[in-house]
Amino acid sequence: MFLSTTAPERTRARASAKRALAIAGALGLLVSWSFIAQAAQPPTLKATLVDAAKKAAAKTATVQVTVSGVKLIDPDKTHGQAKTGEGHLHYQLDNGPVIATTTPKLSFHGLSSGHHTLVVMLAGNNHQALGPKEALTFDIP
Ligand SMILES: [Cu+2]
Repeated sequence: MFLSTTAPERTRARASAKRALAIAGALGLLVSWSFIAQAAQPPTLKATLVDAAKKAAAKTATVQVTVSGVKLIDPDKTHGQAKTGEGHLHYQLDNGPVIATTTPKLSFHGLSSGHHTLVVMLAGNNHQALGPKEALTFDIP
């Protein structure tokens, strides 16, 4: 008698535990889905020269970059594994070496007179271009 009354209770308890797990699973799915949806926002990049005329007169150039849809992260900390929503910046002045960094602001000093092109782009942890890119041109007197 005692057992026959507690058995259904145990079954009920097990069923409600299962339901709780299902709800938790569904919530987890929602959370991870919203995370994916957020990470899937196409990344954007905007680069502008700071105080262009004044800097050019001093034979320097400073670029300020704003990005969205991507978290700037040191590629060395990711073992070069590409991951959606993560990346860093590549700066290249004229045909110079590519500077890979997370800094959104960079200055170039000792520039030669003449025309210069500064390319700024978003790169993934594996250093492959993510798409957003801007080429800024300026003249040094
Ligand atoms: Cu890179």
